[in-house]
Amino acid sequence: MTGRIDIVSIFPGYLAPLELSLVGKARQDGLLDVTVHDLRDWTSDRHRTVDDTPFGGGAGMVMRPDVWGHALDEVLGEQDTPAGQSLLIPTPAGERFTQAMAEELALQVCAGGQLAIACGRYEGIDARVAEHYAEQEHVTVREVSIGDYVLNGGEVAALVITEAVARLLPGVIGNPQSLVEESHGSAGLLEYPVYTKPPSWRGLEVPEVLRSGDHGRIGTWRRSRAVERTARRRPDLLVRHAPPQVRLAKGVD
Ligand code: 6GU
Repeated sequence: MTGRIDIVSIFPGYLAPLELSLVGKARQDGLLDVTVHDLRDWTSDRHRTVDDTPFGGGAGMVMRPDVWGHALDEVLGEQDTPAGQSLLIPTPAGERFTQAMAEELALQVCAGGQLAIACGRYEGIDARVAEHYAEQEHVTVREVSIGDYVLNGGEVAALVITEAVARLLPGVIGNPQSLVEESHGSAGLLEYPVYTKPPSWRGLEVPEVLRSGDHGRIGTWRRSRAVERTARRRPDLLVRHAPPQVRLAKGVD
């Protein structure tokens, strides 16, 4: 059984890349059901208004809870699934979106559940929307950020989340082994550097060990490059996978 992903946005055209490449192919093959909705379809005034000025003052506009309520009641209401529903609200003020979260969501979608993504613009969505849907029995609400920088809206995050989840669904990736060794997987290390033909290019050589055919040495070399790369670029990941004594000393937990 396969569940669905629904994305609500005032710029549905922003989600057009979901028709391309791996996700596009998965949709065509019926492995994944993604629907993009225009939030303005749930407005009722002539100007199709979705926002208003913030209570308490301040710059920018806030998205109205009534419009979002109509949209999400309909999008979440279509589904009655024992696998449950997740409502993701992308925001730079959210908890960090991780591979672990992508895996959790993929399992839910795979089991017939629903993932809905509510893309805010402007200064964000009235906080009562997250609060209201969190009170619904079958809905888990998560406000998520894709990294420490500020985007103009949730659409790019929705693309990121959808791709991260979709590629974990059975049949979407041709060779499941490629899911096993990659960065941020279970080993907790960044991926080792990779090479292909030609063996010599612009005076740069492919490391000899990779051409040796000695799979023991190749494995050792790759692990050590992965650790070295991780230590340089993401020392925080090494600490996270360190033994309990180190974690305790560094106050990771
Ligand atoms: Cl999810 N939204 C916006 N607007 N900015 C972000 C983000 C999300 N994650 C990082 N920056």
